[in-house]
Amino acid sequence: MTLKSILLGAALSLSTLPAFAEINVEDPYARASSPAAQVGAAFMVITNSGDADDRLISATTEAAKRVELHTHVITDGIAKMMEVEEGFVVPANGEVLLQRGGYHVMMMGLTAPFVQGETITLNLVFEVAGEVTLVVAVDNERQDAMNHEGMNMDGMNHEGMEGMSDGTAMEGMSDN
Ligand SMILES: [Cu+2]
Repeated sequence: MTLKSILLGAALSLSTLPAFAEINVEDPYARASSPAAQVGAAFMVITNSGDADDRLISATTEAAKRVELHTHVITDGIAKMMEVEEGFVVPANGEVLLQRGGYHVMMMGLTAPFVQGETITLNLVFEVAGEVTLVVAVDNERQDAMNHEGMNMDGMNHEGMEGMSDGTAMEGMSDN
């Protein structure tokens, strides 16, 4: 192949690129708050340096039987987790925070206990960017700042958290 044809090929492929998202994941960690916990969650900051919105639409891992995208909602002062079926938008030139008390990747039916200092592999699927595979450190001891933008979540009532719709107990997800 001549240099000219290589350059031509590059130019052609560039010209067919759609508006794209550039996804980056910062500071991911996963936790389950007790060795016996059947559920765990992953938290991170997802940034998008591209010029188009993207969306985290699903996630998979070998570490759990089922993975859902969740958020917390507070109803009558009680925090509950809910699946976010449409996923998490990652705005163009912006970020979305997955943090305690908010968006998170929920892992149910852990295939092995989350051991402090070990890692799990998490595959995130984005609408635009496609699949992004992460190695996520298990950090059960991590204390979350919970003070982002002045929002103090310390008073959140985790004890009121109800079981999952499929009956999976939410034990082990408290911050204690
Ligand atoms: Cu959850």
